[in-house]
Amino acid sequence: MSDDLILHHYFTSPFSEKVRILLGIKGLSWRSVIQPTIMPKPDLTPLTGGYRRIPVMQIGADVFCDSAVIMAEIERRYPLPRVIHGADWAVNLWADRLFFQPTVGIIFGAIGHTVPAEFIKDREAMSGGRPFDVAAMKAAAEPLKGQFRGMASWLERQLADGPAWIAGDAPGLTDIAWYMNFWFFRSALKADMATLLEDLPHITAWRERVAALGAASTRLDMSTAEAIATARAAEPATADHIVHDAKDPIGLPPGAAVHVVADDYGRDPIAGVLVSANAERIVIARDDPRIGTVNVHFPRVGFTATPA
Ligand SMILES: N[C@@H](CCC(=O)N[C@@H](CS)C(=O)NCC(=O)O)C(=O)O
Repeated sequence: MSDDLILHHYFTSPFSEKVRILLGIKGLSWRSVIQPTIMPKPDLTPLTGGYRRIPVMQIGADVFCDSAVIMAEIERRYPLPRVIHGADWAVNLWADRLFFQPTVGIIFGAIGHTVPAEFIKDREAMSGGRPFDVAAMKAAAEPLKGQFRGMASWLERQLADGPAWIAGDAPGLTDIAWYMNFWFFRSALKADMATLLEDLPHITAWRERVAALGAASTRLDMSTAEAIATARAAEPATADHIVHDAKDPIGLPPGAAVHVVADDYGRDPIAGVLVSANAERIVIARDDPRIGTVNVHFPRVGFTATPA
């Protein structure tokens, strides 16, 4: 059906795990489309206009790039139970960037030498040519463990005398955001994480509570061909939340040809026609010969748009 939630992801992706936990908290059914972990992604980039990161969500002919706008859209469509409160986004951004950096460094410091050459080449290209320097990552791993443990101890202190969830009596976006890093660390280096956090028992109990939330969604597999056919058969949705804000500093009117670019990595420009920009999103329309017209949504924070 054209309002099915279609998640383009792969199971080892930590940013996808955030979305999978949210789907569990909401008790939703979703379609799972598995995409490659490196380029090329011939059945993803026609939908996104070149955006290659994972996860991507698709609902009919609307395509959502980046876990932030994916989670915002799920919350908008399925407001109950409420998971997201405005200021949670600040914790989410911190967890995606400042907390994620030590997590990635610890993991690749330990397993970098086992990573296939084509993966290294792909990730160097994605980061604008920055070398994937296994020796440097190995040297940095121990100091980064100190950073990870220091941040984890903030959470431990809160959980020790607080309620079951970070923001109170119900799970919220802050739980999802923090959890992603523990999930990724543990999925790669279970024993190392247990050693690093063995005296932080509240985190272990909380992590198990969050993990259990993911099981409450219903996953149905879908092929990439079916996902493309679904987009081709649908028209982009129109809704109030994508109304253009004339005060947006983007300074361009709807209909302007633009390039949208992430401000961190994976900075391939995505060309399209501006549908709207507002404090929450940038939405562009694009045409693809295999798919027809799609609207592609990006979070406002973390992306820029410039005249094409
Ligand atoms: N800010 C993005 C980051 C997404 C991201 O970095 N995803 C990783 C996988 S978890 C990725 O795309 N890696 C490269 C790839 O899969 O091709 C988001 O929140 O979705």
